[in-house]
Amino acid sequence: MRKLVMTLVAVGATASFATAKEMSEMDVNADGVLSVEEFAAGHSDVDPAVFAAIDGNEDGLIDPAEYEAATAEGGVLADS
Ligand SMILES: [Ca+2]
Ligand SMILES: [Ca+2]
Repeated sequence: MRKLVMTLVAVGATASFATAKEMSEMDVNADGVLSVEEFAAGHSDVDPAVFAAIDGNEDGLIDPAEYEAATAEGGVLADS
């Protein structure tokens, strides 16, 4: 039983890592926010329309709080 739980935890961690990249990895110009171009480059498998869904305050940039909300459970970038 204990081994099964450990396996499930490992699978879950791998899956979420594959989807949610660190913002710092994508923030090419290191200004702390993601532009449309930076987001598209980091998430080539994600529809660009998703950017608008993440950009809650509609300033054309994804800030850390918006990105965190998107990758949290239930967010547009969350698994399943
Ligand atoms: Ca940036
Ligand atoms: Ca924003």
